[in-house]
Amino acid sequence: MKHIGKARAYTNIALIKYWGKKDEQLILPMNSSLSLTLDAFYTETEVTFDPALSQDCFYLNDRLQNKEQTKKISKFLTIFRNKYSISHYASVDSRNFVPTAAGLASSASGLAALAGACSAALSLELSPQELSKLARRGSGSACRSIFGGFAEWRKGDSDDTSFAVQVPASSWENELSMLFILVNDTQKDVSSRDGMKRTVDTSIFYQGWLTGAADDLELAKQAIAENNFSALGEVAESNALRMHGTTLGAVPPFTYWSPDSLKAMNLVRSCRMRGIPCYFTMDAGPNVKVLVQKKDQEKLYHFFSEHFNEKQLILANTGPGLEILKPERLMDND
Ligand code: 2P0
Repeated sequence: MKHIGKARAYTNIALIKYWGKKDEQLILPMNSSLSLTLDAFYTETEVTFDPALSQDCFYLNDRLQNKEQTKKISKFLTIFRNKYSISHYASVDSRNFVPTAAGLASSASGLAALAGACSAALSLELSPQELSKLARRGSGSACRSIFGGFAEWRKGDSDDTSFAVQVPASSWENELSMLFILVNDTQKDVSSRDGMKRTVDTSIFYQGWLTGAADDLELAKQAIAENNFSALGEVAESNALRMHGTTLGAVPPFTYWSPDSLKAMNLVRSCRMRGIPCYFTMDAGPNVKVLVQKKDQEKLYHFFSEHFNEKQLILANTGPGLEILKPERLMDND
């Protein structure tokens, strides 16, 4: 019998970053993190556990992926198979919905959708917490994409205690937006996985990062509880800068910033001086994301459109949590 499941998950952007693992196998983080799920980028994934298959296969946007590209998916499926005693290989058909081909392919939405699809395929009816733990095994940030709005990934210290939870915001999160500024990247990539490992292993600034991150998380949660936009923005911006600071202290040193990243960060400061409250954050790449209140999003967009072209600017609002699209069972003779 085939088992088919399909799910959609939205990407999330961390306001307090996950940066460093204490267990690479289980993907347990060194610090807790906090994110906002967004509606502009998402992944839909259909999984078919099929007794007729002799290996896993992975299609991304209709293209069959090679062995190397399939490895991460297959590894995740094996974790799932072992945990829930299913022996079949699977076909994974995944589609990334990203407004432009801008290097924003997200492992967060991808692995969260895969975890949801696997669970739906086997009608497991897992709790969000269990799904979050599973998604984490695929990619750390994916554990936060199980939830809409704000999510906190509590670092825990074991497979069972490391998962994300919803951060209640009395729907204040619906008043927030994020402007993505897609800048040109001429630098050689250091993946987030390699980048965080290198900083944990070698950066003399890493201990400082850890000390600050714990305090930043508390400040961010307090700001959310008080619906205090400037307090949330300030801590998010300084947390991102500290994360990026660790890369300069690594051996060999590296940075994700490009000249255009700096240009965008400076423009955010100019915007603030002009009375539009907004704050930037950056991840393991040169793109800059700007947190803004929805009521100011048009003004912010207009300001940035004088410095970047239309294709480089994407506005997103707060997005929902994991959605199951297809819980279905088909019989052998279909
Ligand atoms: C974050 N990043 O909190 C941080 C900030 C990048 C910078 O989570 O190795 O793809 O699969 O657990 O989740 C990106 O890392 O890494 C990330 P793995 P992941 O969003």
